Amino acid sequence: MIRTVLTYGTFDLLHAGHLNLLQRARGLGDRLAVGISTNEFNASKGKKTIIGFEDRLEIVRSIRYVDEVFPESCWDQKVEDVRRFNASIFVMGDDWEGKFDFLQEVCEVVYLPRTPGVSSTYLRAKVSANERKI
Ligand code: C2G
Repeated sequence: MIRTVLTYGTFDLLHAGHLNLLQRARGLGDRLAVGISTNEFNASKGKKTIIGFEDRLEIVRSIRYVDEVFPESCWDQKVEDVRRFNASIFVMGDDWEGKFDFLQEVCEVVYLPRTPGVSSTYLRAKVSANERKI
């Protein structure tokens, strides 16, 4: 039986932390489907993004560990997504530890250690600090 892994994220300013997560998530199964947060959903998370949804979707789609991408437009589509993709495992970085345990009803839930020292927020701050210097 094909073991499908499911994960979600904004993936703004794609960096090694995102890649490490996607690579490890893919390694837990045979196929990886990734929900990409839409611009509107990010606004509801209070998250500003530099890269728009369409580009973030295509960038993540192009990653060798990723088999499928789809829009994440709200918090409560995950149960339906697990069923739609027949996912065996749901994976998130451990900054979300415990937040999605309700999905244990429908699939395995795995929180993986975050990659230290890199985040889109840090990169955004670094880019804008450099812009001020130009
Ligand atoms: N991540 C990581 N290490 C980092 C940064 C991010 O492992 N240094 C992981 C996060 O834990 C997450 C994934 O990479 O599992 C995507 O991170 P974000 O794009 O920041 O995702 P987020 O905005 O937290 O959206 O419904 C869930 C949300 O959509 C998650």
